[in-house]
Amino acid sequence: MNRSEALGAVFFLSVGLLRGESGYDAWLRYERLSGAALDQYRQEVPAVLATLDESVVSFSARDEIVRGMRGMLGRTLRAESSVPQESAVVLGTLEEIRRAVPAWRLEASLAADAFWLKTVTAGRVNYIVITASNDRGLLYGAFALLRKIALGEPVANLDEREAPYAPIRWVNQWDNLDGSIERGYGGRSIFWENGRAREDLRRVGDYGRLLASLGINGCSINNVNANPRVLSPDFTPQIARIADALRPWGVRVAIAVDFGSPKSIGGLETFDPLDFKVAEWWKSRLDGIYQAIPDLAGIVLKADSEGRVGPSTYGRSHADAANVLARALKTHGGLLFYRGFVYDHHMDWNNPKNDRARAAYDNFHDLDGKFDDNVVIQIKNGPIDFQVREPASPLFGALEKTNEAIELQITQEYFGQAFHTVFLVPMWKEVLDFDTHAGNAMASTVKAVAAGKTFARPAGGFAGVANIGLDENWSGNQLSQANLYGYGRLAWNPDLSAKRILDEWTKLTFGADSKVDNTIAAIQLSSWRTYENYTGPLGLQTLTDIVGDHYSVNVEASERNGWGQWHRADENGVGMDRTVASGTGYIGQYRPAVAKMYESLETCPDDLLLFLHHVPYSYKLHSGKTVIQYIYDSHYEGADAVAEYVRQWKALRGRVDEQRYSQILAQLRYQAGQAIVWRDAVTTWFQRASKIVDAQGRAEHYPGRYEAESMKLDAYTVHDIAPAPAEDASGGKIVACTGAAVCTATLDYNGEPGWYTLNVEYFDLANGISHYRVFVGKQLVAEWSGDLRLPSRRMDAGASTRRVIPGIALRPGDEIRIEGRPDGREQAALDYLEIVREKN
Ligand code: GCW
Repeated sequence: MNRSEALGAVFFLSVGLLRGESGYDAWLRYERLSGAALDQYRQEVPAVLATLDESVVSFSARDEIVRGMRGMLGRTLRAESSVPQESAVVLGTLEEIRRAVPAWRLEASLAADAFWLKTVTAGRVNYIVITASNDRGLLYGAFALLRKIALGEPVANLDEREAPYAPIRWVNQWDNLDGSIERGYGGRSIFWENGRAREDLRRVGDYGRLLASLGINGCSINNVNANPRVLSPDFTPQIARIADALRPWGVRVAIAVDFGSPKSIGGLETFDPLDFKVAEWWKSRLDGIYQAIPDLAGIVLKADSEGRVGPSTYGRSHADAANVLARALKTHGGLLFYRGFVYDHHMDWNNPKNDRARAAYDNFHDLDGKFDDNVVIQIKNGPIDFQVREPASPLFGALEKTNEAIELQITQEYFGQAFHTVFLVPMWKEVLDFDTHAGNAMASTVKAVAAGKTFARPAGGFAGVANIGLDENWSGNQLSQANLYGYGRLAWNPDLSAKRILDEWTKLTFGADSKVDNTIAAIQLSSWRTYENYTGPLGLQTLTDIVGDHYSVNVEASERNGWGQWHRADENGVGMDRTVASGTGYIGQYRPAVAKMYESLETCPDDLLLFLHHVPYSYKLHSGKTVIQYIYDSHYEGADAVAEYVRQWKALRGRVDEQRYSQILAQLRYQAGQAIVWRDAVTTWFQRASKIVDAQGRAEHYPGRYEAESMKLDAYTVHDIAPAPAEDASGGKIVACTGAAVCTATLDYNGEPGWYTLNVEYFDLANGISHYRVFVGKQLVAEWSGDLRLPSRRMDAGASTRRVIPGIALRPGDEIRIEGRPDGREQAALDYLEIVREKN
């Protein structure tokens, strides 16, 4: 290669590396290998791929291997259907291989869905054998082999068996038939549109492929707040179409149903589960569905919860309700998932003994042993509702004769939705590894109990509420894809470490550049703690707008309503007293060893202190810090950490393709601004409530900040931020452009000359796109539109957005002018301007 060829090659390589990527391929990019790795795998991977099994799932495995090898090695394997005399990858069940080549003597007992990757050498010929007891196992083995190559792991002399930890590895879609998604932040539904399955279901097939690559084997395809129409006979073909799209990937479909269906769509006068006609109706309706979809995996049921009807209408138990459906499913091998998320959302908050956290245990504990064998109680990881930190639900350790599954929320409802990066695997790991002290078995961790191991249950496992939609990158945030990946990997093997999972995901998704990988690891692995720090530390839960969007900060929203996410913060102290001694008795729902640890202040972990105890603000944590000072410090630490993420990410410019680089940068920058909004709102609220000032003097004291209401205003008018809470705006006030086409806020700068960053805090609502321009003197220095897809439809903390304008030279006497042009309901509102000196 001469010099110009060499240069050309380098150029080609870097262009190839950096071409824009949308994120659609997620972790299945099969990026071309290079250098020594390419040479080595080209030698080790044979030219032929022999597929002995003839199922549609095996054909997916075959095609995936061809696709993956073509991508990574640039070679198209020859697809054959019998074992050749030359080296080959051989894909077949144990039985098929035994029949085809008895001489190999491949003996093993492999559980359903397990696989075995084995090198068989016959003279000078090498076979890479992918075998399993069923076709799904073959597919998982194929993905495992491809993953190894993509991760640079050796594939010579293979002898690896992997079996899934639990039989149930499902995702739940909260997709509505109209195409919207409850708590979905990645665009509209890939499944539904206008009350029917979408015309074009290719995205569903591609989703099935992503799920299969993780070993996920079931997908419940509609919202648990179920539209009764899913059960009407003329709707069944819609379900069948989706089942057809997922079947090649070994993903079986389930549906969520409404318990009132026998009456609402069945024409009966009742839906009493003990009524013979009702049982008959369920049976015949499900028989009908099974005729069209013989491999339907089962049904998910949310009953007697958040306004859904349930057995309580007739004074029947959850077991009566679950069993009537389970019996209709039984002959078809289907499972009935009964959600443990049953609680009263009209609880009297004045009664200090009332406690929503008690609900799951109180509702289900006494029914242990009353559920049929194909019923699974689906239990959220914590006792409340996917908050930023909760202890493991005590119900896990309380059911011995009942199947369980742990429900994890992949979609980031209380975790900043698609706008904040929060990697949830470390949190899930903590719950899964938590020791319930149930039973006498060796393993009594939540994962062992949920998987059915502790009490030798016939069914058990994982259900994850998915985070995907029609957005090109699936989840609305490139970095949030890691949560789906991590969920699937944990459901397959919960013993994997968070670090291992994250490293895999990063390499597969962004390639093997150690600087990129280390930076992403640093961000993702600390992101849960960071988010907790600036939202609700010490077990306060997410201090968000409980009655609104579950996104914005709103400390008081948790109180004085029936939803029961109370933290009981007032002028004297903070935290929910859940002790047996003086509180709600919730702690007594745990096994004695756990209860003892939580009941005592000495042994209760700081991270859960305020979830379990009510203490004065001056109470000293194990670290020696007071609770109130911890609240201040953690919020500043959290916000600083996100600012640092932005800096770290910027150092990756040129190492990550431009499209994803700039999307992630924009997301992190936005998050850094929101973290400050959270920080300021929470610290202000607690400083006012506790009357104990931040020892470091930061709360409510912001150097360099100029409130918009104190600037020279032309057409802008000053408003209280109400009805949003006062602390949602700096100084409690904002300016809005209500009656003019253009409004301006001006500041005469009188500080030191030098280089500055200008931070403009403005309000970006969902219903309008205002336009902003910033001038220093006559010079336009920045211009933007309020066009983010934020959830807020009013001016509140969730709409509060920071525009950072770096590198501005200021001199005393300069005039800084912000000009806002409103649009619709979005009134180009401003909170403040901050002028921050830059380091030289
Ligand atoms: O977290 C809450 C959500 C609801 C959801 C409910 C549930 C599907 O705010 O949107 O409804 O949990 O899990 O049933």
